[in-house]
Amino acid sequence: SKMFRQMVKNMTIELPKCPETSPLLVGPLKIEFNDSVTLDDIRAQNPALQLGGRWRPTNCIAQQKVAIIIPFRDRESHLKHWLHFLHPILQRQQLDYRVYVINQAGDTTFNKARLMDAGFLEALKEYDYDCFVFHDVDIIPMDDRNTYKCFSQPRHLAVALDKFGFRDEEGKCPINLHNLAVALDKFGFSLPYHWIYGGITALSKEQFMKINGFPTMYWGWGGEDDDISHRLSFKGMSISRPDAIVGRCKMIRHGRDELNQVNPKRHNNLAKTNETMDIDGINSLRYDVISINRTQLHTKITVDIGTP
Ligand code: UDH
Ligand code: NGS
Repeated sequence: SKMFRQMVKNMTIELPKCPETSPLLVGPLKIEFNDSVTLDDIRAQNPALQLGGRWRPTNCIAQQKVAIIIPFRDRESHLKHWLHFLHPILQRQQLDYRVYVINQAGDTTFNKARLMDAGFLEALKEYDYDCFVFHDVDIIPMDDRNTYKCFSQPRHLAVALDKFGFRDEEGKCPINLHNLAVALDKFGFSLPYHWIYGGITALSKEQFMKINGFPTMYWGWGGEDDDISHRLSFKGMSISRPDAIVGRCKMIRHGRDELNQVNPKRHNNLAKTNETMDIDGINSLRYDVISINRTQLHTKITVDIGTP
């Protein structure tokens, strides 16, 4: 029986590595937001999910172990859409993944970068992840060839955002910098804003550690993604992207959150990234875990990240 156990052990070790490109991908996806989908429907449609919103292929060893980190507060309806679309995509991509929803406790101003830092640290306590995907809850990829893994350079996945025909609630047509950059890129212009690095991004553990994680002093909307982008460039990295077809994403239309107003300090902070990055980030963050709630669809970690 010792020999048999050894045989079984060898058999698991000999499971092949999953192919570089998953054979299960379908390409462009139709993304329409249907409010009648329920969490029960999503659970039923993803029966192979394990507690905590975890999945991995059973017939091959995934190329990468990926933690998906969603900064979150009070967006249950967006989260439902996200879970509905993303779980099937991530399974078709044959990833060994888990979904972490990092929920900001209390009612002070939102701080997205702190939540993402906390998510990185909490995820690593559970599993030896290779790759961390930081994901706005209101963005859905429109093509499953946009792989949720890490590359030799930090990846920007939300390349071309479809914000519903580019009209906001008042019927105005906001200039969307993502789309502007992509359009200019297509015509061979040099980009005014080539370093844009928000929405959905993927960093390996090494890439993330190299920049000391994300900044802690951005309270409210704007600038933290530019700070991250500066950090990458100060440490000699560049941004990798899929093309604008594979990188298309749909954004759920919504207004500004009460507790996430535009941050008036963002430009001042941004001017100092080079001086602050080595002392401000994952090595300075203090936070408390209030609760960890594991369901079939996700691991929700509520954290107290302090006040401005
Ligand atoms: N987030 C939350 N809760 C909040 C604020 C932000 O979960 O209260 C998270 C969520 O993952 C979201 C991300 O932070 O996707 C980014 O925040 P955002 O969606 O508010 O930022 P975005 O740039 O929109 O997408 C800003 C408001 C635009 C208002 C335009 C009105 N016409
Ligand atoms: C820049 C913001 C970024 C933001 C980007 C795209 O101006 O945080 O616009 O915004 N930087 C500053 O405010 C310093 S979007 O077009 O998606 O609304 O991500």
